Amino acid sequence: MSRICVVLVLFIVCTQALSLAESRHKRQVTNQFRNKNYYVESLIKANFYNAFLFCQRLGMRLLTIDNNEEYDYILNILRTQIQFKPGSKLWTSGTDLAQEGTFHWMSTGFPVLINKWLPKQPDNGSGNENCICFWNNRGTIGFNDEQCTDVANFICESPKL
Ligand SMILES: [Ca+2]
Ligand SMILES: [Ca+2]
Repeated sequence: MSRICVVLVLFIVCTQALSLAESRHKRQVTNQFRNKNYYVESLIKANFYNAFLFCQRLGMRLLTIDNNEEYDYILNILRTQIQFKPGSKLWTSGTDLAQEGTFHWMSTGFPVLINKWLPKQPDNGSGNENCICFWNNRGTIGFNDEQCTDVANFICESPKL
């Protein structure tokens, strides 16, 4: 391959990488609801702990849902901006790791007050489901308690300054 071709390929790769980063940045700043900004990570899948750490490294925090209106806003993101097909999962920071059956948002410490559980959830399946994700169960989307070591997409949030 000639030197010109190598340069051309490098240029194309760099351009695509930059546009990907730019589009991610746009997604991050265009998702705003009331007093929060959101970063939607629909490409990388991580377990609950790594998702939590990833958000911290961005200077953000793993998603909390404060009320039904915010739930509906996030649900709309799942339906319109990412391919949240049946079987898809996305982490929130909700967990009952501290006390089985009592769920709190790990990111803020406040209790989970909204009730958006899918039917028969939370079921603490296999006695080992302690982290709340959005789950598309055959077309119906809602909360499910899932094993924290499972991998899923996630959303980071940050208060608007
Ligand atoms: Ca549990
Ligand atoms: Ca479950």
